[in-house]
Amino acid sequence: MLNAIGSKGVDMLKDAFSATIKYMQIMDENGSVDQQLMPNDLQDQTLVEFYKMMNLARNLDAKALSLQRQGKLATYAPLIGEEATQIGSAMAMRQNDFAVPNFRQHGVYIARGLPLEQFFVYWKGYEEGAAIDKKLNMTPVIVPVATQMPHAAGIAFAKKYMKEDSVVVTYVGDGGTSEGDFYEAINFAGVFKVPLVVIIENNQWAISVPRTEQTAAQTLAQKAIAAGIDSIQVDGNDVVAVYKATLDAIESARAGKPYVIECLTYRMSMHTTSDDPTKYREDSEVEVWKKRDPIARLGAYLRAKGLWDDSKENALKDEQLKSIDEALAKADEFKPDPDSIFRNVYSQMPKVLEEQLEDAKGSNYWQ
Ligand SMILES: Cc1ncc(C[n+]2csc(CCOP(=O)(O)OP(=O)(O)O)c2C)c(N)n1
Ligand SMILES: [Mg+2]
Repeated sequence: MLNAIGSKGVDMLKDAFSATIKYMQIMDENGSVDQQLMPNDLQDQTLVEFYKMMNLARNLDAKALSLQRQGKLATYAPLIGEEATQIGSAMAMRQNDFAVPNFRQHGVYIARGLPLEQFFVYWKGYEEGAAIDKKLNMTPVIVPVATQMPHAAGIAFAKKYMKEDSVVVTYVGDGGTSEGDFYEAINFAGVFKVPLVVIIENNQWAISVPRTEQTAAQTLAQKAIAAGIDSIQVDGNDVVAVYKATLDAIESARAGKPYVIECLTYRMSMHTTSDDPTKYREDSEVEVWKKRDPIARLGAYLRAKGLWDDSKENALKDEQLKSIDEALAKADEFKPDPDSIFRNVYSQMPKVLEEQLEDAKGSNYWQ
């Protein structure tokens, strides 16, 4: 269509630029793998670890949803269906790499070692849940869509400036890629060649806005092209593809070439606990995606290889539910410090906040 602008003789014009976006799937819906793409050094045991962590994310998610329904947690954003995108990418990171998630990436937090107890403390609404141990190298949950991305690019700039051997991996939704923050961050990353990897967790919906109405772009990965950044689209329900793509992207970013990965996945549940998706999407669509479940396909692969069976499955479930319940019991005992509302915002508390803290302490509110 655009060629029509040049009308006569347009075929004779030189290409100013052209690009393609590659798509990668290694393990299909039935758990069969493409041997040519399968990373040789990927150990069976590593795949079992992925399987366990994906299950932990799903079990934790189910517990959180049920607690919210009982009025024991604040608003919660379920992750079910997106386990491969979150776990595959997080497991490709080193401990000294730095994660900057948005608000749905609970799998990333637990895969990087956030104590389950702290997960519950955060979603109960306590500030202390957001004070993440510095050794874990990640920012707390960030609710404003895509605002974490310029921060991530800035952290990556700092890593480069300080000559730290650390790559920043940030997460954004399909909807988030329409935000100015997304473009500003990737533009900055491209210009300053910072060690940044962007994982677009394309779960096909931004609350009630479907991917098709979010943007006219055919892929979200191609948005990186304008910033001069390499990108790929992967099957986000294939943990092996996500892992491989992230490993490669991290290596590229470490060498000064930032990278964008679009993971095609699906939000199987509601946007958050204050949403009802039956009002705006067809069950038939959900049914299609159920067949692409990330955990089922890895389970099928492991069973076919003799690495997994029913007794292991049952033992894993018992063990994970027990550790989730233990973490919850500790979180239930947690006594929040009201001062925490004022702390952790500035490195040195400004006078105006100090005064407010003193006022608050003298009020009934504190009792
Ligand atoms: C800047 C900003 N605008 C609007 C909102 C309200 N909001 C929360 S999540 C969301 C949709 C995000 O969709 P997407 O980026 O695809 O992430 P997903 O929720 O699917 O994980 C919106 C509009 C917000 N939190 N922040
Ligand atoms: Mg989305």
